[in-house]
Amino acid sequence: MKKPFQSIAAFFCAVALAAPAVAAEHPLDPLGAAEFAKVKAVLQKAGKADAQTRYPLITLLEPPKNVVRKWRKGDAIPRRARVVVRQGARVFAAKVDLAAGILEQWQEVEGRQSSVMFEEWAEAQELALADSRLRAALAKRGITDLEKIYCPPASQGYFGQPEEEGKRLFKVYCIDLRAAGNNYYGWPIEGLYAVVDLAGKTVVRVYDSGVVPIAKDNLNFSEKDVAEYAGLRPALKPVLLSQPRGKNFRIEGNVVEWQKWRFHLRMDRRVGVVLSDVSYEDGGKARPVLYQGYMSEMFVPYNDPDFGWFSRTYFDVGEYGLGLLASQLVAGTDCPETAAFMPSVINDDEGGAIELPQMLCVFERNTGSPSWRHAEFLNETYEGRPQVELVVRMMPQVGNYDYVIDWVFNQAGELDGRVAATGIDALKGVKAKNMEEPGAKEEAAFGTMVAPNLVAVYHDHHFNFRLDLDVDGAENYFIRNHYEAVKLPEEHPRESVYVIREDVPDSESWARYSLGGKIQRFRVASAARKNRVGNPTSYEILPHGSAKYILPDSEWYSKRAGFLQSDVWVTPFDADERYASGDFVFAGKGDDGLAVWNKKNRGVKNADIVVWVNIGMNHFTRSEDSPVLPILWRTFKLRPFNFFDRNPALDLRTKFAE
Ligand SMILES: [Cu+2]
Repeated sequence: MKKPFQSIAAFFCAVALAAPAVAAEHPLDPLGAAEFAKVKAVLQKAGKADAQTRYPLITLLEPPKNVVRKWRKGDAIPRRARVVVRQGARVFAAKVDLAAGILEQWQEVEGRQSSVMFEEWAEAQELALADSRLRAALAKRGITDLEKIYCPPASQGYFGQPEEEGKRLFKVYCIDLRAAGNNYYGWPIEGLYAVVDLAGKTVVRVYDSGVVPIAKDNLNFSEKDVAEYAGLRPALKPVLLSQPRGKNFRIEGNVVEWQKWRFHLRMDRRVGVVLSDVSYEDGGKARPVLYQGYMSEMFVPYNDPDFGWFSRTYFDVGEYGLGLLASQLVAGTDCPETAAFMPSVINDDEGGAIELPQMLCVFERNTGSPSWRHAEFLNETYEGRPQVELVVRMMPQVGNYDYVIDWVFNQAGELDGRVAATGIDALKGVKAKNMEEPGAKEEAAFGTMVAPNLVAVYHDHHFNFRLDLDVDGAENYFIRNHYEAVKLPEEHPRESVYVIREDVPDSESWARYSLGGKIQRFRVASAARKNRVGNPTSYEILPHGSAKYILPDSEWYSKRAGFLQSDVWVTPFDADERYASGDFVFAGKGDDGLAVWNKKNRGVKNADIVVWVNIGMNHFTRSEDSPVLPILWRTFKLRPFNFFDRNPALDLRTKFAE
């Protein structure tokens, strides 16, 4: 059981281990502890760093794609680091060649801010709690024991207000922990906020809109708590995954092999799980499919004009980091008992290493469904094959929310990206206990009352995936197929049929699409290879569940999350274009990212292209989300389309090996 800590920094310090020095075995392996130390030594030697220097990010600077492609076991492994450095409020971007011990690049990043560091979490809270105005406002609410409250800082976004300039703003709000067990978010001290500037180390203002009663319900969800207020159902007889003859996959270093699939897997501090060099073995040869895939941004805007709520527009990847927030996986619930677990090594504020065990899991599961089947009643024959999938999983805990990020491989050459949300809805304290009280509808105008005195505010979850597809090689083009109804001749008994039209965009300003109500299908095709009947080999991208976005493009948060202006984007590969909202997202002004790059209108035909796909959920909150949210999934599928000559799962066996 994790003990509650006042800050994420304290939590991490408590579990940090001395990471063993493991040498990289592959050019895409994540940096290890010794490499973090080398980065610091190189910067110090170059006179760029001292004991006060902070490191919001130290991560692998990947070798060029052609180097990775050509690399074979036994070849030298190029190792470089991409570093974001803080000297006070100044931010620098650096590149370090680790093998040569050389600082390759050092550049001040003006007018941009770094992601949030561990120590800022504690610092913002301490500044706020030291403020006499905040203490007086808490005392007015009968709260004098500061050990019994939790005051997390939330990034304040950017709204074009003059007072935001030159500041690093967090909004600190407080939660009453007197009744808290495993729920740290159930008892907001509503209407009270400290706006803290961590650039000037000051509390800019304390905002108090008046006392709102604190909820009284038990909102904890341990078995003991639930038994008291809702009762427990009888325990189930075991329903388990079992693999009595062992695993069918192999993990060597960071390379995973399973059922003709082969890929490299690593954890990145910013984007979390990264899949690279994904190929599928066909006719004895590895055919490239996806050079790299990861969630490049997660944007969660809340939708309430209240002072404490309007600014809650979180970029959880760019402002915080999914690898940073990765949560330890529990065998038997988060992943099956049969899973293989992998650790992660990320840097801390001082540039040291934190190794955390069980941050990624890899497992097989029988879906209980066929991979394919046909039953023929005419001659009473049947053919069917059991379906087994391979899952790669991480679970970042982003404050009150828990996410599951899965990559699911199947035996038919398909690869799904899946994201689920669970955890706790963000709750706003209100005076009303019931929707039938006077004033309740006004208090719940931007959310759903889920318990007495608590409204779960409406919000959205937008996930952007960067998919560097290399289908049968890097030279690819993008195809959009759309369905169109066509009229048949007057004399035909049927009025119309549809045809499927094809667009091949040659520039990126053309190659962006909104899903809308149209039937559209999207593919990345090889410019070099065709299947046995002469169709180009391709992989289809099927997004399921894109969150709709209806606020005007002039809205500040629309500009900052410009990637929402289309659901599907295509760009030519550029090693520096990694994140849908750009590198520096904290208090960003929307001057970087997909919507900006798209204006360059570069060519995307017969080129090395990257597809960016949004999926998400418009979270219309409901009482069933309280006190903890049943898991809700969104997915996209990468599906072979004329890539193989026939069903690639045809060769499956009817029965498992004895
Ligand atoms: Cu939600």
